[in-house]
This record gives sequence, C-alpha cells and structure tokens, in this order.
Amino acid sequence: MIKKLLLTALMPLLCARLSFAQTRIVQSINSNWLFHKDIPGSADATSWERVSLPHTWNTQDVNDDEPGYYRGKGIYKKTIYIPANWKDKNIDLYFEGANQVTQVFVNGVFAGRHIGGYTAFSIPVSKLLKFSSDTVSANQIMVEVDNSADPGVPPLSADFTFYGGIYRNVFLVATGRPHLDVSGPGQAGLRISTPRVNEQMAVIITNTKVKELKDRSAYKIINEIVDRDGRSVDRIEQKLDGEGVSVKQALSKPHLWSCDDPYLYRVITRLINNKTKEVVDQQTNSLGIRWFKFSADSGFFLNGKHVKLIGANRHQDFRDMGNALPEALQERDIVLLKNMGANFIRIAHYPQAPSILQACDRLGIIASVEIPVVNEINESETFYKNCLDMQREMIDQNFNHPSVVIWAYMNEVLLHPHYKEGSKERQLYFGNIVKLAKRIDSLSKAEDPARFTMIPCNGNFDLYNNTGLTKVPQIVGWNIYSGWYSGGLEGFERFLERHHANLPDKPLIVTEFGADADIRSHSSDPVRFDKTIEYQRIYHMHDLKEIMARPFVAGAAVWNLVDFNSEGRGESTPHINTKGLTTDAREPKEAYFLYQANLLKVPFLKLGGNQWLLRSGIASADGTSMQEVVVFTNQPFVALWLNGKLLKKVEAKDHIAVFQVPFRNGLNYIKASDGKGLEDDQTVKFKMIASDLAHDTTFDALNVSLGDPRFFVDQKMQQVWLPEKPYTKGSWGYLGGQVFRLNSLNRQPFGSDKAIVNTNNDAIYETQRIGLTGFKADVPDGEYAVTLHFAELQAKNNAEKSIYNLDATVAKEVEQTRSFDVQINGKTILEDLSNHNYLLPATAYYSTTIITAEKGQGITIDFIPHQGQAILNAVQIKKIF
Ligand code: GCB
Repeated sequence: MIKKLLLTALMPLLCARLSFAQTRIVQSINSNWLFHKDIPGSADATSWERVSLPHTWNTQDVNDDEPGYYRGKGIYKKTIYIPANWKDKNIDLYFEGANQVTQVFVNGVFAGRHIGGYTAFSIPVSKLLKFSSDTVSANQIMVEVDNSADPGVPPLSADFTFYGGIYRNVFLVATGRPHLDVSGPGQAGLRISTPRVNEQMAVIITNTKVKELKDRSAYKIINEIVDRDGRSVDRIEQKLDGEGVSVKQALSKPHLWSCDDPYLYRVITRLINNKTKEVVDQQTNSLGIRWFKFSADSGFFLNGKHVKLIGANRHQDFRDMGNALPEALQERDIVLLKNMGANFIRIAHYPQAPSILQACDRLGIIASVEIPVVNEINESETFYKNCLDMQREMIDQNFNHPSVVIWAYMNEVLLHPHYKEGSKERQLYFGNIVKLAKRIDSLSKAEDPARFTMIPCNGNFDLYNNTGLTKVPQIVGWNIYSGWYSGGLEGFERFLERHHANLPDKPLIVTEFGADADIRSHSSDPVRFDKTIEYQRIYHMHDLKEIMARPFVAGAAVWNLVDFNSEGRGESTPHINTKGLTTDAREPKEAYFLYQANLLKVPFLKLGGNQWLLRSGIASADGTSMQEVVVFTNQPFVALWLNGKLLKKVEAKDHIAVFQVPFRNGLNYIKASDGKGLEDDQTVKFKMIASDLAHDTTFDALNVSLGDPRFFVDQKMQQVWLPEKPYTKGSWGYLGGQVFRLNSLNRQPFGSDKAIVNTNNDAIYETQRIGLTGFKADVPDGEYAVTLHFAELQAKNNAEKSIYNLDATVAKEVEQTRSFDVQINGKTILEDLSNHNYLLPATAYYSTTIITAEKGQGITIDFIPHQGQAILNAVQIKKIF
C-alpha cells in the first residue's frame, strides 16, 4: 500500500521529466473555404461562394415547394499554409464526415477517395505537400463531394434527407516519425478494451500500432491511466516487439462508469524515444469501466444492475441548417436527452458526429450505433463491400466509447422487396439480405466480441422471422407504430408479447415508436393521424406504460428525439417528419414533458400547452370557454390556480393531472403547484368568440378550418383557426355537405396528407367540407373582409408517389371534377370556380372580398354547383370597422 502511495505521489515527477519534442498537432481547417456546385453549364459552376465548414449545399432546396433537392457534385477548395518545419512530419487530412463520395486533391494531384457519408476518414497527404524555406508554404486543397444517388452506396432510400457537402469538421493531423497509428484526433487508431471487469478489478488492454518504425529498440510505449482528478493510477512501460502494441493493465476497485455516475478515466499512450526520453507521439483517450449484458427474459444489466433503457433516436439536422451543425448543437441534443431523464440513444440511421458519443460518455447515455443500410439493399458486391467497410469504420472509430453497447445495421431492410410477391427473385433477394446480414454480423463480432449486434425490423413479424433475419443478430429491434401507421394503440403490447412468445431467446429493444405532432394543431378529441400535440401525448403515454410493464423489453427509443427533414414528405409540415419530442429547432412538445415526468428522479412539474398559449373558443352562458389543461408531474397531487384563484386540486394519474379550465377573454394566468414548492405558470391569451355573434359589439375576427375537428394556431399571425361546426342561429357554421375523406385509404378521420403548394398553413387546406350549400355567420353590422380558402384534394392523376406520405400521391395534371359559383350576401364573387382555373390540385387558392353587413343580415356565403360538388377548406371573417 505504502509502495503504491509512494508511486502515485512520484508519478507526476516521473512524467515531468518527459519532454514533448514533436507530439502530434491536430488543428481544424474549417474556416474560409470556397465552394461551388458542379453543374456543367450552370452559373453555379464557376462562381465560388465563401463558406465555412461544417457546410451543406442543401439547406434551402430541401424546404421549397419543388420536389427533390440537389444531388450531385460540389467542389470545395482552400489554401492551407504548412510550416517549413513540418517537412519531416507525417501529415493527414482527417474528415469527420462528408456526404457521400469524397475525392481529395492536393496541389492538383489526387490524394484519396472515401465512400460513405457518415463515417470519418483520413487522407495521407505528406507526399503531396510543398515545402519551401520560408516559414510557411501555400498548398491548394480541393475536395470534390458527390451526394448523387449511387446504387452501390447505402442508403439507397430512407425517410431522411441526404444532405450533400463537407458537413462535419476537417482537421490537419501532423505527427512525427515514427508515430502512433493515426485515424483521427483523439480516437481510433488505438483501441481500448476491458475484457474483464467487476467491482474488485478491471483488466484494461490498449491496442495500437507504431507506424514508420525503423528501429524498434530505440522506442518504447508508456501507457498511463489517469483518474478524473488527474492522478495517475496506473502506468506501464513496454518495449516494442514490432509494429503492433498491446498493453495490458489492471486496476483494483475501479470506479465504474454508469448512467448515474459516468466516471471517466483517461488513458494516455506515449511513444518515447529511449535515448532522448522525448515523447515522440501521444494519444489520449477516455476510458469508462463497465460491464453489461442483455437477457431475453429480463432486459439490460449494467455493472450487474438492471437498467431499463429508455430514450430516443436522433437525427442530426437542425432547422435551416441542414446537417451542418456546430459542436454546440450536437451536444445540446444529448443534454436534451439527459434532461428528459433518458438513459438511451439509438444513433439512427447512421453514425453521427464524434461529439455525440463523447457527450454520451460524459453524461451517461447508453448508445446503439448503426450503419445507414435502410429499407433495401442492392444485390452487388460493390454494395456488400461498402456495407462491410462502413460497419468496420463505424466500429473502429467508435470503439473506445463506454457508452456504446450495440452495433446495429439494416433498418427495416425488407421494406422494399424489389420483386413481386411470391416470385423466385424475391426469395433470392431476401436470401441475399440474410447472407449480407450474416457477413456484417460476423464482421462485427470479430471486430468487437464485447458488444451486441442488432437489426431494427419493421412491424411485419412473420416476414422477418420467415426469412430468418431475426436469427442473425444478438438483439432484435422492432419499429412498432401501432396506433399510427397501423391499427389501434393496443397492437403495441400484442406485438411485444408475440415477440416474447415466438423468439423467447432473443433480447428485444423497441427501436422505434412514435406519432407525428405539428405544434400548431390541437384537439379536444385527439385521434390517429390528426398530428395534434394531444394525440402524440396519448400515444406515448400508452406505449411507455406497456414498455415499463414488461421486463423482457430491454429498452425502447422514441422515434424521434427531434423533428427532422425528410425532403420527400408531404403532410401538414412538408419535408419535415414531426415525430420528434421537440421541433426541429428543439422546442419541446408536451410528450417531452411526459417522459420527464415518468423518468426524472428529481421532483418534476410542468404545465402542458406550452405551444398553445394562444387559444380561442366559443363562450358558454357565463362568458367563459372550457378547455383542457394538463400538468406533467412525478408528484402525487397538483393544484391549479386560474387568475389567482384555486381552481382544483387533483391526483396525477400516470404522471398527468388533467384540469378543465374556464378561460375568459384576454389574458389568463395559470399556475400549477405540487403544494411542496414545485410550481409552473403560464399566461394564455384567449380570443373569445361570443355565442351570440349578432350582439357582440367587440367581434373582431373568426377563422374556421372546414372539415376539421382541430384547432390550428398561427402564432406569427396571432390567429387561431377553430374547428368547424354546423350553423346555429345567432352564431356561425356550415350549411350541409360532409367532411372530405380520402376514398382510397379511408384511414384518416379527415383530410389529406398532400403537401399544399403556396402556403405554410398546409393543415388548413388539407381538410375541407364538400357538397356544402353555404356558410353563415350572424355577425353584427359592419365592414368585413371575407377570405375563402380552397385547395383541390381529389384530383385523380397520381404522378408522384412517396411511401412516406400517408396519402401517397401528388397529382401532376388537373382533371375537371368540379365547378361552382360563390355568392356572399347574394352577390356573386367567384364565378365558375373550377379545376380549369383556380382550383389546382394540392395548391392553396384564396380570395378576399370586402362585404358590408347591414340591417342585421350578417354574412351568408352560398355555394352554387355546376359540376360535381362545391368545396370550402377554410373561411376567415375579419371585421374592418
Ligand atoms: C420508420 C423508419 C424511419 C421513419 C419512421 C417514420 O420505421 O425506420 O426512418 O422515419 O418510420 O416516421 O415513418
């Protein structure tokens, strides 16, 4: 013991004697690049734009009304200045990621190529650089990146945007000679494993290579493990037997890494010149000591203790930034996850920025990482090779992260079977998928026997079993969307039970479950596909409860932590998949609070409706309007105050306390409290619509979305669109007709999922009333602007299809299905409105008319059909004076 203490005390002194002659230099070269798209013959091809990395060229075009985005080549160039005294160094360019095929040229000479958009790569450039006797010399770097669709490179298709560009950091890495293997700054090139760990001891093995080693007897390795306080806890010197180095160390009573206590040591590997004692090269890696296992019966165990893995998937893009995110925004997502109470992330569908797993290590989030083989494969050796290369690169680059416990591959790979059902080709295709899965799986096990492998499958249980795919990995992941893409919520637990009964030996993770929510849509009667915040909350409440109730479910990851771009999607927020627990700008939705209430160990209380601070409704007899307010909490009781008065105290059920709140016109101050000091408050602006419109001298505006049971809030315009209702005397509403329903799929309670061109308020246009004869509002006398909104939802020509749109069609040509006149207070204001003029498929058309309402006549809108049925998507009545 004394000897050990003495050694520990002396260690800094021993180290202090080492001099750091020519250890590696790692510096980013992100700023001041020039860029252009390489479109032959276009103006873009010659004019250089000044950009900094991370950069993508698709930030704008993924969000416009045009289908598709630029998938082609982009050229980057930059002058780098290399010091004269680097002449004898080994110099690499290290790319953290560029999508998806990258070629690098130095001073006009080809330097290297990398295939795949999501793993890092090093390009050796020493031989191509120019040196002069000046202090520095200019060298030209040119990088050609191509994100064209390529049948040999996964992903072939997926529900996310394949942004092109050098969208992660680029570094110059210079080492002396000889040097430790270089793969990147502070990672890979060196693998640390912990083959034996328990509470008493840990065996730590560091494997690396010494490159360009001429005389092995002249050098040695010193490997040192340093604790969090900077104390050296183990140090070992080792002679070199050759290029390969394997250093074995042991720690007694190691401080274990866990989700609650993510303790990290550092491993410092130094290459020392025996004679001069100089440190020739040095690498530092973090080390988390833990052991884990998955059991098919009882789930996941970390350091011998059961841990239910609950978290989310994460896509890497951000609103208006594409996938080119600075470090701070990468890390912010892991903090978001941690603050949610989560302990798990599925990094899907591709490896992400190094800072993601670094943050997981630091914050104690368990991770699964996977390569981007999604939906389908290409049956070619090139494709197979690229899959295997990606898996190898992914494992190599992320090997040292204690947070990683799973290497995954092939998301929902049987989704696009390419060939006809029952055909031989299809059978062969499935066979090839299974063969490839086996190759990837055995590569993973050979590269890293300590981690588990996983395939995330979609909800077709029989298909994945019958092909034999579920037999290949150690863990089966299921993406289960019961209550969203299929059936009712209860299908979820049936699916889980089915797995357990049929695959009793396979650990199970719910790799995806989720429901879309557009933060502008709300409902007092939420249903599947309505995309309301309330349905998303109900969906997650249900699934989370079922996940928690089953010990055999090792873990689950919500789809998705964040809303993300998927250019091909339509729906109410075109190009955005809104299954996030936050928006693409990371504003939390209610479901995020639901997870906090369920998972956080510290007392938690949060008012829902954070995106519903502008409300509207119809006054009841006492002048108030009753609407639901929910509070998320892990405390037993919640009291709610409205405008300073106690409304009610209720018991929270399943971590939610529900209140009916009588809102009054204007500002409503709401406060929720657990009675023990936890409080949350919000001010809701309520726009009251009088029940007796005719006598409402304060009447201001009425916005109604026809065919729609939801509220739609437009924060920017400060407008709330009310659900439709039939006309009643003294009030307002439609006359006749029915709610538009999709005849083909008939699975939506209302509306269409087409992206509507020419508007940002797609939801308003996606529902409509058809065959109505009129709309009436008994407003007081005055001058009004009446705006009618239309979009043709039924045009028949279906030119473009996307499986990711619930209603999978976008019509290209117009076929005449209807024509009608519109009159307001007896005056024809739209004559022969038809598909041959303004009513174009999935295109917003609106028109405002100024109307004088006098002698108590109010506003009456009549629809007079000539062909087919009249339609109305929305109406706005605004009092001017
Ligand atoms: C899935 C896919 C994921 C999609 C998601 C969805 O099953 O794995 O890539 O984004 O469903 O939202 O449809």
